[in-house]
Parts: sequence; C-alpha cells; structure tokens
Amino acid sequence: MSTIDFQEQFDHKIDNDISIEPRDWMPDDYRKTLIRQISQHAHSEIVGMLPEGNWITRAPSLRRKAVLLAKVQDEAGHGLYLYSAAETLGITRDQMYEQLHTGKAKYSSIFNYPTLTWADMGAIGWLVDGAAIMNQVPLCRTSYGPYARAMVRVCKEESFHQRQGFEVMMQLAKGTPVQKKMAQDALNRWWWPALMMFGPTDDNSPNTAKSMRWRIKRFTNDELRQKMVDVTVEQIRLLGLTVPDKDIKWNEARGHYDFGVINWDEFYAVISGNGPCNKERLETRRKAWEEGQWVRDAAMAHAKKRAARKADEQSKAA
Ligand code: FAQ
Repeated sequence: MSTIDFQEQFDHKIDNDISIEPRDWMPDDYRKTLIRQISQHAHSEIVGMLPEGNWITRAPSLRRKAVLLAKVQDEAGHGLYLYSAAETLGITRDQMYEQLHTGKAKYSSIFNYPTLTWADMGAIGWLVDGAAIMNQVPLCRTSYGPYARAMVRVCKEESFHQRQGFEVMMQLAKGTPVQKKMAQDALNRWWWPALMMFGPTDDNSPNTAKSMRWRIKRFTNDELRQKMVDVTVEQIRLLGLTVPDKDIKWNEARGHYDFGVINWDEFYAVISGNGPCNKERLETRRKAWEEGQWVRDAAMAHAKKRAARKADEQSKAA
C-alpha cells in the first residue's frame, strides 16, 4: 500500500471513531503528539504523588491516613498504565524518565504548588482530581486505543478521589471557625492553579486544532475550563465558602458563569520551571531514581538468573 492509501485508511478510522491501535499506520505527527501528551500525563501522575505524599504521615486520623495512602498509590498505578500506553508508540520508559529528569518533558503545572495545611488534601482531591476528571472523561473516547482504555480505569479511580476530597472539604467547612477558615484558605490558593490545569486559552494553544482534528482531544482547553467553573461554583456555594474571584457572575445569555482573568504570566512561569516547587519536585524524582538503582539492578540480575535457569532446563529436557 502507498502512503496515500495508509493515510486514507487512517483518516477513515478517525472520521468514523474507529480506534487507532499500536500496529496501525499513523502519521508521524500523530505519534509525536500522542507521545508528548501521554508521557506528560504519566509524569504528572507520578510527580502528582509528591504534594499529597507530604501529608501521609500527618493525616489527622487513621481513616484519613489509609484513604490518602490508597489515593497516592492509585496515582502511581495511573502513571504506570500511562507509561505502558506511551511505550506502545515506540518510546521506552527509560527515555521518558530521562526526559522528565533532565527537565525536557513537562508535567502538570498544578504539582508545582506547595501543600501547606491538611485542607490542601481536601482541595486537591476536590479541585485537582475534579479538573483531571473533567479533562479525562472525554479522553476515554480519545482516538488512540491504549490511551482510551487506560483512561477508563483512571477515571473510575479519580472519581473516588474527587469525592474523598469533597468530603474532607465538607467536614472542614462545616467544622469550627478555624477549620472553615483553613478550607477557605486552601480554596483560595488552589482555585486559580486548578483552572490553569486545562492549559492556555484556545487562541494560544498550538496543539488544540490538530488534536481536535485527530480526536485526541474532544473538547478545547477553554470549553473544559468553563465546564469546571460551572460545576464547581455550585459546589463552593454548597460548602458555604466564597468563590475567590470577584468577577464570578452567572451570564444568563451564555448559560455559563463569567469568570475573572487568569494570571497567564504565572502559568507560563510555572510550566517553564519557575513555579514555587519545580526545583524541589524534580530533585525528589531524580533522587528517587538514583536511590532505586540497586532495586533495578537486583531485578535485572534476578530476571537474568531465571532466564538462564529456564534455558538450562530446556536444554536438559531436549
Ligand atoms: N501544565 O497546546 P496546548 C492529574 C503545555 S493528571 C504543564 O494547549 P495540549 C491526576 C502543553 O504541554 C494532570 N504544561 O497543549 C492527579 C504544551 O507544551 P509542549 C495531567 C501544560 O497538550 C490528581 C503547551 O503548554 N493531566 O491531575 C499545561 O493540547 C491528583 C501548549 O499547550 C493530563 O496530562 C499544564 N497544565 O493541551 C494526580 C491530561 N497545559 O508540550 C495526582 C492529558 C498546557 O508543546 C494527584 N493532557 N501545557 O511543550 C491534556 O489533556 C493536554 O495535554 C492539556 C494541554 C490539556 C494538559
């Protein structure tokens, strides 16, 4: 088949919502875009363990500790499914780690903010996992099969995370005045960074048009951000807290909330390595990689020993 036939077949699949699978022909740029997005997504899950991991030893009860521990472990699992999905596109896990550790690869801006109080565990579950679900539910129908399938399980787990975060916020918001203040303070600090998670505005998003054409993305960054605002403002009111945006206002004509201007200078500073915790996050990941060398060596030595034993048994049996 000529490249034109392959391209036609690929376009036919995209236009008819037939998933693209690892052995299928695909345009180079489609492959590149997917490797970029899926590996960034995987890195986000792994780096995303750090801000919450910070609170496991300080959770206020055994129940909260067990829940937080399970949530952080889930995020590790998400990272692993996603690295596996990216590997089907021809990049190795070592290459992806290398890109993360050298600062070449991005990961979500949100994980470069510090977790200062216990209420931040509520705000992260509610807002960060909430934004992740808003973005990832449509990704269950993304055009690349292994990514779409990984997202199904990820979304089920994220929705538990979101509910546990909301429950933490609810308890604090209905608690003592000090607890309520803590909840409001966490909301104030996480609100804007959570809205930034959806990426730049559509007119500044170099990847949106092609990702929409290839049905990698089903909604634009601004569409998802608006959905997030519409859903969350109601939840903030239910909690009895205040939306940290003086410009928030229901717009009857649009059928959506209008909201204030996002600080895009802050966003671009964070994604180019200059957020409050970028250096700390990367150093922690690099250190974990270096300190895990003996585990990888031992696993490789064990695998080699098993393979040698198996080969020996097979040659004796023959
Ligand atoms: N942070 O042209 P676009 C989670 C970059 S998972 C950093 O609009 P695109 C679970 C973008 O990469 C959170 N960089 O790009 C959890 C591009 O740079 P490049 C992660 C960002 O790909 C919860 C440039 O800006 N979720 O939270 C960000 O079409 C709790 C131009 O942007 C995903 O990764 C950002 N926020 O749209 C874990 C979902 N936004 O590569 C632990 C999958 C944009 O050209 C605890 N990803 N950039 O140098 C996506 O849906 C998309 O990749 C977007 C960006 C929407 C993030």
